[in-house]
Amino acid sequence: MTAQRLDGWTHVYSGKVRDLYVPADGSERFLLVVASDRISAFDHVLAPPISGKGAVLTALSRWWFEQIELPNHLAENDPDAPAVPPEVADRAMLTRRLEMYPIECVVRGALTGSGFAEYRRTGAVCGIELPAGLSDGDLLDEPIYTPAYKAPLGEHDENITFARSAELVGEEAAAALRDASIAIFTRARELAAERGVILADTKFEFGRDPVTGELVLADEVLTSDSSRYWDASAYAAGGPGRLASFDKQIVRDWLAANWDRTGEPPALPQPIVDRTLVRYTELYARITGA
Ligand code: Q0T
Repeated sequence: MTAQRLDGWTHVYSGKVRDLYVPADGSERFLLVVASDRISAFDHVLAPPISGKGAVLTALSRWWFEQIELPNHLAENDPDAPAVPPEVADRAMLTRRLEMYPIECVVRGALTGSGFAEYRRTGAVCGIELPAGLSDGDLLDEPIYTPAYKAPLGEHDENITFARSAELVGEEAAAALRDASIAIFTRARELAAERGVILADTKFEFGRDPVTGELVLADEVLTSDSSRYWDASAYAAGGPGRLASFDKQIVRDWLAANWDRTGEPPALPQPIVDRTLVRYTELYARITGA
């Protein structure tokens, strides 16, 4: 996979689904974060791309940034900001370049995924003891902050305790990351619930502005690539579909039925691709009311 060439920008990094660029003039103040149309499931990037996914998720991130009071990394109104290449305008965020904290700030309002696995093994998640007898997908009375250490590319992030996060970034920053994460999650969960969607968990990333020193919300926010969204009526109905990912489940179900999970996954058929984009669009419409 080679990232798209963008005039005036130098490609510096690609994750599973996003590509990062810095200004070719050497300016260190800005960074272009481009959401691709790539989709990943079961730890693989799949073929073909979901054309339109990057734009929908970028629009969802932008909408959430507007709802959230905390300063964010968008720099498009900065008079010094370079122009965004028109060919990626609908899926790019022009951001100020921050000193990123190496912590994935995960907040869980439900117990599932790696959190549930850890709970079943130890009775706790990231050092937070939980009541006995919880089942996969149970909603928690109070959201919990379960940070992870950002592993280098290719390695899995490692769940850590709050105390460990304080060793990594300092007590004051660790507390600020936790408090901001819980506050944003609490507001977002309320908002999603009003629209019939359960925000089960999410991951935030923050940086420090090297000029002002302020804490800044970065990355993508509250997209379905960084969050688990469940349909509230399916959850209430119970049964095996209650924890289905609002948008990616079509892909996961097709792969589960058509791939033995060894070697490279098969290419997705066009009807699966089309239905998946419809689901992404539906989530955007549900959340934003647009
Ligand atoms: C970022 C500065 O996490 C990354 O690489 C890990 C090996 C890449 N990454 C950097 C950033 C952002 C954002 N968003 C920002 N505003 N300033 N760095 C995001 N991901």
